[in-house]
Amino acid sequence: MRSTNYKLQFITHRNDRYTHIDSARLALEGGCRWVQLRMKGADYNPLILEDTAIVIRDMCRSYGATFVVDDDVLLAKRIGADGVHLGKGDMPLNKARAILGCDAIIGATVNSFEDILLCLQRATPDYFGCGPYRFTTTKESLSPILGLDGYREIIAKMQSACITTPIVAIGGITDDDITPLTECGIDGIALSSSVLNDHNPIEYMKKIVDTVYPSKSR
Ligand code: TZP
Ligand code: MG
Repeated sequence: MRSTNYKLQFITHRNDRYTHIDSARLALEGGCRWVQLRMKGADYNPLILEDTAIVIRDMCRSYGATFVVDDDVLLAKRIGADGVHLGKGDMPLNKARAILGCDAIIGATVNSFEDILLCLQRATPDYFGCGPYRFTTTKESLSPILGLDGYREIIAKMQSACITTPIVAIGGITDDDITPLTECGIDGIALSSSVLNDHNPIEYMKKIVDTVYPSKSR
């Protein structure tokens, strides 16, 4: 079923201490209910990717969490993920929608208002992953940093154009950034390294969850 809550997404990552599966488990234990499996570069191996995806899909199901796969529409279809996140060079959104159906969550990466307009010419995603907020080593070939002013400008242009697709900020986001980003008008955040680099990722994620969902409504 298509999620209606785009407030907090955890992006899996691997480091000295944790595997992708560990990272997803820590985020879920910390209360995050939306996980994206993102295996790139040296981590990428189609068989390992699929095995990892199945383990994380099942973990997400047991927590009642949403699970999306980065890039790979056919993998998402094959294993019954809740959706995909697509970059500018990945499968076009309308093709992904035709394969995954209308219940799938499809997110699209954008780095500017111009990217948003280009994307919408073809199809409307369920959310835009928009960044980077600040420098991060998690992603290679980073686009220009947006900062708060970048988001303010993009959101103002979206409002003028009556574009209401949720904006999920990404890139170098820490717990201290949630309030200022929310005040800019973003709809959600996606993050990875600030959680995994903390000495206690579960407690750090709990703090993030409490900030993102201040009421008891979650
Ligand atoms: N795009 C920009 S940053 C990023 C992606 C997919 C990964 C998450 O970044 P961080 O800094 O580890 O939270
Ligand atoms: Mg991609």
